[in-house]
Amino acid sequence: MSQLRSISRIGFSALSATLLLALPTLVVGLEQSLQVARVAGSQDRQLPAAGVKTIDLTASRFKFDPATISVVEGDSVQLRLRSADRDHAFAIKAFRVKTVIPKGGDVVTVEFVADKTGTFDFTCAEYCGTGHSAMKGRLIVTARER
Ligand SMILES: [Cu+2]
Repeated sequence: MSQLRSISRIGFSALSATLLLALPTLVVGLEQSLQVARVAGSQDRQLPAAGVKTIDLTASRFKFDPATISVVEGDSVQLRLRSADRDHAFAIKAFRVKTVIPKGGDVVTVEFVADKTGTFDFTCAEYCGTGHSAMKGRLIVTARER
């Protein structure tokens, strides 16, 4: 009986010794992984910022201004759209972008990654009058130099 008790006491103290030894390692390990996470987090925030291309675009009957926008392959494109008159919409089918541009001049922002090269039409996707079908522009995505 007393032998059992002493074994369990040894077992317990061995366990607490292990814990005491392991605890600083665990804490240091946790701090390191937090630091790694922090570094990764700051890189995540910096990476898109470096490749973000912000373009202001105004829609009006029956044109977009500018009518041609150029970006580089891989850019994160941020379009800031506003209407100078009535409701319009902005669509680039190739990048599955579509958003209403409401009358009143409020800026609507859409973002997409220009992940393929070429020339793509963008159009007004909200009927806005007789010239609506002619209301289009071009997005040119040029290849990134390697
Ligand atoms: Cu329209």
